[in-house]
Amino acid sequence: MSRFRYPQPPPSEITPEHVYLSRRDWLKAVGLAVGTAALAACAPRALKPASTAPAEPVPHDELGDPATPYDIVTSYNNYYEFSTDKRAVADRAQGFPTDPWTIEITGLVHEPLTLGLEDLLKRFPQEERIYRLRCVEGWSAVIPWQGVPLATLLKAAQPKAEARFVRFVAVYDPEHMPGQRNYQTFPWPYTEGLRLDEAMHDLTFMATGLYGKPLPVQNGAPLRLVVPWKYGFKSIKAVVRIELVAEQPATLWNTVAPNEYGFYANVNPQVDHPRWSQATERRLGEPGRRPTLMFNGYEEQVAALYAGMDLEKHY
Ligand SMILES: Nc1nc2c(c(=O)[nH]1)N[C@H]1C(S)=C(S)[C@@H](COP(=O)(O)O)O[C@H]1N2
Ligand SMILES: [Mo]
Repeated sequence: MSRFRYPQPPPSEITPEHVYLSRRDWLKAVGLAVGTAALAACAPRALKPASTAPAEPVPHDELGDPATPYDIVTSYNNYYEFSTDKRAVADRAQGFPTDPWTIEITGLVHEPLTLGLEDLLKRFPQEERIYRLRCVEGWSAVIPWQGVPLATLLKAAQPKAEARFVRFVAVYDPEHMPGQRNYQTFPWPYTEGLRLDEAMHDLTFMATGLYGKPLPVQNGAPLRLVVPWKYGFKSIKAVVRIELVAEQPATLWNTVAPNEYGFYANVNPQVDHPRWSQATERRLGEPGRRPTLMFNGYEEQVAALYAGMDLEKHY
């Protein structure tokens, strides 16, 4: 049992019937996305400045599903440092200082790195990835990110042979983050972790932007992890430290509710959350529910990482 009394998602977030945008609103929002972003559904390519780019079709993921409209992706957010109310996060996050920002890559590495965000953007070329994001609460989105593969950053720091896990630490700034002033709820700062081979996987990404624009604060500015085959809580926002370690690190959600949120947190429709089914999900901006896919649809790419593992035990 943990000593943290954390707020739980309200039943309205889990309920299948809850659809908050009508089809018409959705089409309107998609129209807006076409005008403001120029992204194709294909693999990484150079970004064009929005002003000179011709209007392109709405980006789709590789399964053919359209990207969730920008307005939804940036107004329905989990970010407990600001609020536990998903629709209040964006407002509360306005004005959060993200410049200057320093990110450290440290621990069991030969070349510890301390990079300003500007240095990072200059030194590492930005790629585009269109990924599904599946929250453990049963909602999902398709998001066109820009950023850098985590492996690129880790290789620059040269992990030592003893490094077996990666620990991520988010910013601690109670002055600007109201949620961090309540010490009874969460062991701030937000922390996460991956096995080193998961961290080095090509899908694992550090995002610096979405829809061709710099990352909004509510989505984790200026730099956040994106691990598309795991539940959204693994994709830690506002990262300031990446630490290579020998032992499996403690993580925020696994610390507050170990029976509900495991270290692995791979999306798995066959392993239910103790309080709700994980078999289906609600795609933001779309009516109804759809089946949840094994490893969030990335099974072909990542299943080998877990060969021989009991996925019910290592949830
Ligand atoms: N620092 C921090 N990172 C976080 C969270 C958070 O509360 N704090 N919430 C997580 C959860 S539960 C989800 S579903 C995703 C949501 O990302 P999005 O708001 O960009 O869609 O962020 C994750 N990263
Ligand atoms: Mo989540």
